[in-house]
Amino acid sequence: MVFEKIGTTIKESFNKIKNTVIVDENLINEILKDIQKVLIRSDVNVKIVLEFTKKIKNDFYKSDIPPTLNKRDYLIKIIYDNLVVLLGGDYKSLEITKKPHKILLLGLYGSGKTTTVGKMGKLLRRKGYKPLLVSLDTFRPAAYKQLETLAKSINVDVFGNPNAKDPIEILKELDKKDLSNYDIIVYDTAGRDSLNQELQKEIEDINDYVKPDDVLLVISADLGQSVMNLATSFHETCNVNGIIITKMDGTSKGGGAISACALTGAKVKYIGVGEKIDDLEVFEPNKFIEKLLGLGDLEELLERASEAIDETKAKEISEKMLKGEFTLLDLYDQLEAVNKMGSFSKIISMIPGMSSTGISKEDIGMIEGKMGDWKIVMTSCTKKELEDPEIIDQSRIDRISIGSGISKTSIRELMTQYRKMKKMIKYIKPNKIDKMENFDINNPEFKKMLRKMRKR
Ligand SMILES: Nc1nc2c(ncn2[C@@H]2O[C@H](COP(=O)(O)OP(=O)(O)OP(=O)(O)O)[C@@H](O)[C@H]2O)c(=O)[nH]1
Ligand SMILES: [Mg+2]
Repeated sequence: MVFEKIGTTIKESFNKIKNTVIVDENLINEILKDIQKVLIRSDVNVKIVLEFTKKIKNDFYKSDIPPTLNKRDYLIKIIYDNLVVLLGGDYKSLEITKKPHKILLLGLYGSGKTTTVGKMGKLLRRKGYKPLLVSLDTFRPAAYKQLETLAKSINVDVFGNPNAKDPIEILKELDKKDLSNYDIIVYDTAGRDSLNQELQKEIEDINDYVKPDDVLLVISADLGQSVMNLATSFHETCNVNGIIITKMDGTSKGGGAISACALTGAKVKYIGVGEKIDDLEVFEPNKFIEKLLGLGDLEELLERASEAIDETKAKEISEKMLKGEFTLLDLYDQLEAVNKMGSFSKIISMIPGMSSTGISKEDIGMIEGKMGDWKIVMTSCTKKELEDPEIIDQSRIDRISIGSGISKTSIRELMTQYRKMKKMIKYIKPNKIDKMENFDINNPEFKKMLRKMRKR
């Protein structure tokens, strides 16, 4: 597989990092040099490679190491994050919002369009959709037959006319059919040697007629970084919103192709990894890299890193609490975060002076114990109720109880806890924090404050 070499080098680098005692400039330079070499060999543009390694260094030195990671883990995490960005960053799947959803595939001659339309038919059907494959290739004589054979092999419907002279003629015939039964229509189009005027006109006409929801450009990975020019010129002809890179199995230039696409801002949605009908993969940069490098250690490390992110979120919420902006929505957010890791006491402990005051351990224990119920309650509240819980009166409690199936007593408990916290928060205004931070439980002023609070 094309990425094998990149995978091996990066795995070796990660091992080097893990086995080192001190993470210093020398180690980082040595590792980055290895990674640069393998990326350039994979046809990633030299300038991109240099920027990539510069960014890793920058990230490593300029940001704080999260408390859940050590220096070695942190370096690995930063290399991983930047690799994900190099290959396109966040993944966004195709959004199938209407029926039938129309997907148009474009590309040069021999790029793998027809094969990919067949592969997509299988993939979509496996996901539970009912697809129709349409051949609009009137340029190459056997094009319809090729798609028909593929469609039959996977038991998916196909439409086309081998005798038609131009694609619009086929589309007009297709209009006469009842298509309401299909979830997705995938259109195969003809290619040319280059994006010449003839192909441009054909694509524009088809695009105007079909008004596709997605236009995917099919490009062969062996073009390496030069896919960038092609992607840009196709994009100018019609709004390409995703890319499929085929033949990732047969070239060493896949890295170049994918990173060049990432630069154009177009997302690679699928990759073709072989000639067979099952050889199409949804392309998610993070999962792709995790698979390439082998999960296991990496997974555990990423988990720890996300714990650190949760910690940041916890801090955010605690800051909001201090500003007195704590709503049921924040409590909900908190319950969500707690579901993933950590505990409510953690948030409390982040508020200076709060840990040992007002809300008792029992209260916290109770909140934690009831979280499941309360989450359900909150999903039955309206947005307005979440933002301004004081409007939740008896009749609203009745409604929420019916909607959520949670007892009215539990809902009242939630309100009581919420009010308790809100009061606490009102009391602990930022200007009081400095004073409170150094208090110990026996401090008379502290005791006075507690008494005052209990009276409320
Ligand atoms: N190894 C490999 N071969 C592929 C892949 N995708 C397509 N091919 C092969 O590439 C060749 C061209 O594929 P087609 O699907 O006919 O390409 P096309 O873009 O429809 O070509 P035209 O219709 O002539 O423009 C075929 O031999 C396919 O088997 C892939 O992911 N890996
Ligand atoms: Mg074809």
